[in-house]
Amino acid sequence: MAHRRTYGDRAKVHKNPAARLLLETIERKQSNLAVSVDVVSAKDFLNIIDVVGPFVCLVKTHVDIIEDFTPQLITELQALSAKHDFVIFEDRKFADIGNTVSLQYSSGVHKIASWSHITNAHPVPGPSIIAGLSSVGLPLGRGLLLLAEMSTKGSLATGLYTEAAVEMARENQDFVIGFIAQRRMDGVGKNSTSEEDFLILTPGVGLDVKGDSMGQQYRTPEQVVLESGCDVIIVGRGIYGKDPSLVDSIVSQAKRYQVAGWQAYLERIKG
Ligand code: 5IU
Repeated sequence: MAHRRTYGDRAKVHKNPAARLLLETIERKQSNLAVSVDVVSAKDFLNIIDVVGPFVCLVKTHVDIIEDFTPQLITELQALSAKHDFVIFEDRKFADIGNTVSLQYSSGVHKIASWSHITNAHPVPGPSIIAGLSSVGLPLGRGLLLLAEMSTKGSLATGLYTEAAVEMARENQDFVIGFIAQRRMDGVGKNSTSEEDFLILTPGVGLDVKGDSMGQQYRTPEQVVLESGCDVIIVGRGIYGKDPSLVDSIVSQAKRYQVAGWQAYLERIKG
C-alpha cells in the first residue's frame, strides 16, 4: 500500500524522472500542496506564483487562458520554478488521436513538452493517446497523468470508464505516473498489483466553500489525503481568491492549505 509509505521512500522506487522529481520536492518542502493558477493576465499569473512558490510542491497552469502570452512568460515561469523549487504541470487535458496530440504537445505557440514536467490526458481515445504523447514526452523525461475521475457534479468518468483508464496506465508505467482522481486507485480493475504506485493528484479542494455555481465540488484536505489516500491537493480560488494583489491573504491561505495537507499526510502514514 504505497500511500502508507513516505513520499521520500516512494521517490526511490519510481523510474519516471517527473514522478521522482515531484515526490522528492514534496518531501524536501514538506508540502503536498499544488496551486492552480487560473488567471488571464501574465502579470497576475507570475505575481501569484512568486507569492505561493515557497509553500507549494507544484504549480498547475492553463497557459491557453493567458491573454498576453509570449514565450518570455515561460522563461519567467521556469525561473520561478528554479527560485522556489516547484514542479510545473500544464493541465492541458489532451483528448485527440495520437498524431494530433503529439503535435499539440510539442508544437504550436505553447510548446508544452519543452517546459512542463507533467501534463495530463483524457483516456477517451484509448491507448493511442499515450503512444502519441509519450513519443514526445518520454525522451524529455516528462510524465503523464490520466484523468480517471473529475471533481464536477455529474461527471461521466466513473465505474468502468475509470477502471479502463487505470488499466491503460498499468500498460504504460514508464510514462503514465498517475491520475487526476478523487481517491486512490489501488485495487481498481483486474490487473492491480501490490507493487504499483500511481500518484494521485486531486482538484476540487476547498476549506471554506462546498462548490461554485458551475458544478465544481470541494472536499477538505483531510477528506482527500487522509480518507481518500490522494497524494497532492490542488487548490485554485481557495488560495488566490478574486484579487491577485492581496498578497497577505494569498500567503496566509497558501500556508493554511500547506499545513492542512501535510497534517493529513502525517496522520495517514501513522497508519
Ligand atoms: N480541475 C478541476 N476538477 C477536475 C479536473 C481539473 O477542478 O476534475 I480533471 C481543475 C480546474 C481548475 C482547478 O484549473 O482544477 C480547480 O480550481 P479551483 O480550486 O479554483 O476550483
